[in-house]
Amino acid sequence: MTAGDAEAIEHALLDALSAGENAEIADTWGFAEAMGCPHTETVGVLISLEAEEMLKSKKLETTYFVVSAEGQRVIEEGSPEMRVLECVPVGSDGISKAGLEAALGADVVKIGLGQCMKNKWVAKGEGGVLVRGANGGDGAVEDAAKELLKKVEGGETLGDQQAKDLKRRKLVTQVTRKSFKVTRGGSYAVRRVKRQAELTKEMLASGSWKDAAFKEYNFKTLGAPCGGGNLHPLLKVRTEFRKILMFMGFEEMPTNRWVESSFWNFDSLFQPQSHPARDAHDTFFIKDPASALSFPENYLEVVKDTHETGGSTGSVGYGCEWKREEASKNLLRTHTTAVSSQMLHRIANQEGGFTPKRYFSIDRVFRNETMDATHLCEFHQVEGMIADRNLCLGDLIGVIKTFFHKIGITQIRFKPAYNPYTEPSMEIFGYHPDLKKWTEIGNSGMFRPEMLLPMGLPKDVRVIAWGLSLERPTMIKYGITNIRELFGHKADLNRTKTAPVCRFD
Ligand code: FB9
Repeated sequence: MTAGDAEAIEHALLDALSAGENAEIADTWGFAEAMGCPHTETVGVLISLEAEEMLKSKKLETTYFVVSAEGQRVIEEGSPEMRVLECVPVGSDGISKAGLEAALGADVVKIGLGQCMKNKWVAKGEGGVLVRGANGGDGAVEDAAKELLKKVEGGETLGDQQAKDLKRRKLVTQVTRKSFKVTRGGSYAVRRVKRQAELTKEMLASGSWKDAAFKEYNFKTLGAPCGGGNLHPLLKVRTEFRKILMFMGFEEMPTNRWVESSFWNFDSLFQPQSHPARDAHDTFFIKDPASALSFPENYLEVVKDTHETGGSTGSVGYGCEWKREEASKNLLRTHTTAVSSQMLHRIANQEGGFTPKRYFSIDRVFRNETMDATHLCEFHQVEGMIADRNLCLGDLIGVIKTFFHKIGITQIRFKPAYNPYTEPSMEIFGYHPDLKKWTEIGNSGMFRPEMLLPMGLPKDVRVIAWGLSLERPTMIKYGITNIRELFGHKADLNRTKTAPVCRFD
């Protein structure tokens, strides 16, 4: 549609209503036909005039019938029943069905004969031949179907029963046409006032702004999408978790090193060297550099004793030989607890001795797991830990409840569990308001004395800790059911771009 056409249609629409306050265009369909322009273009112009309240439109729905392809053939060749009748000779010798089919083809006979019987144009004669029926007198019959179809073609409206019959015979199809009744709008004028979209310096210089008409400010219009980066949903949730944990007085641990020694990832946590998680089925070991170079030697000796005999922790240890080379194996950390152990060792041996600490970590950990919709070989572990004197299980339950309350989980249950480095240990379950079910939301425990004492922490210092993933809450928050959509090459970037802000309050 050229601008010219649009303008022509615009002027025609406005002119059509210039007659008076109550002038109207009864149906844009007829109007467009009269204008000789496509109805869609008329509607296009109508909508833009309506946007400026120059016109008002009311939806119209008109249903009417058009002749179908089948119907077209009836108009050209006559209805099947008429064609059958014309093949049935007047008189008693009639014609056999086979003869009819030979003449007209099975499908015409199938439809036509049925209709002929119904109209009593044709009847069964002696021996089953087909003869003219009561209403089938020669020349007395009018091809009603054909005539009706011609009416439809001529735009005439049919009686309901007629329409129903023709529709049932698929000779016509029902069409619903959408169009509009148009009346004047609140700011109707015979011609549209060209509204200025902006105030230019030229207009200011010339003063033409004084009598110019300006477009209304459309405060609802969406601004141009500004490009720029988007935080991945995981990082949005991480930001919220960080804020919450820092608000709870926790300090973030330095987790920017994915490769750890088995010593810090397992041995310092008193995880036995025979533990199944320490073989390649569960852990990614580094080929080069395969072994860690240095350890705090005195501490390593104490760890060795503790594993072998319990050392001076009051424990019996694991009663088997502890191998330095096993502890030296480098790996991709399987949990950020590997960093917690180093931080605890550091505060146990810092200047001025032990001071109570609250630490948290949120970073990637790697486990050689079978991948499924909720598990990849890597995920982000969220861990919180408090080291202080005479802490008890109640303190752990308390801090866990505080944390999860802040992320929207208010009903929490604990189930006894086992971790090699915590005793007692508890799995954490929460009733998830969106999922409307109890779900496992994490794990926790009190670090064993066999882990803490070798580090040099005072006897009355207890360390409570808990952990969860970042992926699970993010998937729930953003309604992502398959972790592969959240992370990795299948992740839908647009979803990341349009992911709403993460709020837990
Ligand atoms: O995140 C987990 N579930 C979860 C968490 C939050 C949530 O929704 C929030 C409210 C919005 C929904 C679900 N889990 C832990 C539970 C399960 O998903 C579990 O099947 C998978 N777990 C991971 C490990 O999988 C092998 C989640 C991951 C996990 C498990 C344990 C720890 C950390 C992460 C830990 C620990 C720990 C224990 C003691 C001391 C220190 C750390």
